[in-house]
Amino acid sequence: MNDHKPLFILNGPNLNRLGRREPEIYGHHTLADVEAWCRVAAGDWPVVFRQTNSEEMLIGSVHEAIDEEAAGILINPAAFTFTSLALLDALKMFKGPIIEFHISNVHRREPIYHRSYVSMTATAVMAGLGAAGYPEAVRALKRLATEGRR
Ligand code: DHK
Repeated sequence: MNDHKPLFILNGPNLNRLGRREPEIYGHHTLADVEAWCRVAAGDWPVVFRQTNSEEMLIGSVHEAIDEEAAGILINPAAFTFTSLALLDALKMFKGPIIEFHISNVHRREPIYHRSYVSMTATAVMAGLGAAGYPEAVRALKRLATEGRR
């Protein structure tokens, strides 16, 4: 019997072009590949997997996770990581664990990618593992949720 609340896996702008976008940085796999890997890693935990180029839509998904009392949020906010106080304010309302995920090591890139608003409320941050890091992040999120971490 599966009684887990859902894991929300949320992806921000331009990640719909994964595989075609700067593959030297983000790799050749697509977001559909990432979703499949995440669903396997989630096992019997329900998954809500979304990508949006809209800050409003991304924040709306965070509100949905709050209202559904989701088990956890795995979020790659992409560029909104570094620009959106509105996204930070939404994530601060979530009571469960939050993993901030970046395909690339943002700290080894241009300075514009070095200051994350999301990190001010994330439970954990993963960066630089490549797209193949997503399922690792899902497994980590399940553990954090099981441990009742925030
Ligand atoms: C993805 C993006 O789209 C960029 O804006 C970030 C992040 C890096 C990533 O590595 O997944 O700077």
